[in-house]
Amino acid sequence: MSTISLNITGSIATITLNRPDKLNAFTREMHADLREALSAVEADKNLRCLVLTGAGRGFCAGQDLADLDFSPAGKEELSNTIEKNYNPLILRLQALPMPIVCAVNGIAAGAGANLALACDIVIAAESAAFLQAFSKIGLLPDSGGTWFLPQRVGVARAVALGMLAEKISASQAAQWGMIWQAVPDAELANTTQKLAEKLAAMPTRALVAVRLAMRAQATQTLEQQLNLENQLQGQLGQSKDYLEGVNAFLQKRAPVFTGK
Ligand code: T3D
Repeated sequence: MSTISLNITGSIATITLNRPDKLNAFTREMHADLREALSAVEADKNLRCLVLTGAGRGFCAGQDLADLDFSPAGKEELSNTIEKNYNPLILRLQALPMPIVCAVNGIAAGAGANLALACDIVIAAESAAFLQAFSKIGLLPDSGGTWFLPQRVGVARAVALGMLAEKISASQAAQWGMIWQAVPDAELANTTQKLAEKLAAMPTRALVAVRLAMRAQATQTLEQQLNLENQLQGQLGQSKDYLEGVNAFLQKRAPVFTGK
């Protein structure tokens, strides 16, 4: 994998988008490399947290606009690449059986911005920014942007972000609730590591259920959501981690969760 690096330390995997000269813009090769890295993460049953970040001064500038085929034979390229690459990537992240932290180290533009929003907890360096760059090139936000953004920042801001393609700072993104936190640049790595360690020691199945239920509310009635909570709670009630959590509380000791 030349465009992605994967590091596994203990129960934490870190995937780094690694085309720094091009602000980690997505080529077909990078999509393929990322699929390979995600397969390795999915196959490793010891993993309990994934960190996604970028190398260099950018997080991800979205689609590499130089890796498009505008020839007559390639005219279906645009929806093909979305169908083959971006949509499966977003759905795959949402289905990953462990929490995902996105450490946005620099500009997150186009599909790169929405890739970040597809992660569970997004922390960004204060110098980073988010840019729904699509309308500048005659497109609309994809990779889930039209779904994640209104949920996180409300329709008024989401529409303006999608239409105006104005950069917003990490601090503004945090104030708007688009991301969890903006931290000084020098603290991003340390804050990310501590957060990943914390999540990796928590009851993994419960964390994944939190994601599932929080996402589901976008399309469900209150009654459906209550039923979903009940169904998920029923499953979690069978987990070893639930037993451990309750026992640890009653025994007044720190719980040792295993993700089972
Ligand atoms: O197939 C499909 O198209 C469908 C899928 C669409 C999904 C999408 O993501 S569409 C949106 C694509 N992304 C963009 O339109 C963003 C384009 N980039 C920018 O607007 C700017 O680069 C940034 C605002 C992100 C950063 O600006 P700045 O001034 O900090 O950096 P820069 O000088 O523009 O970029 C640095 C290098 O990265 C530069 O290369 P060079 O000249 O030094 O060799 C630049 O060309 C390259 N780069 C940045 N973004 C892309 C890119 N190269 C190819 N594609 C990019 N998206």
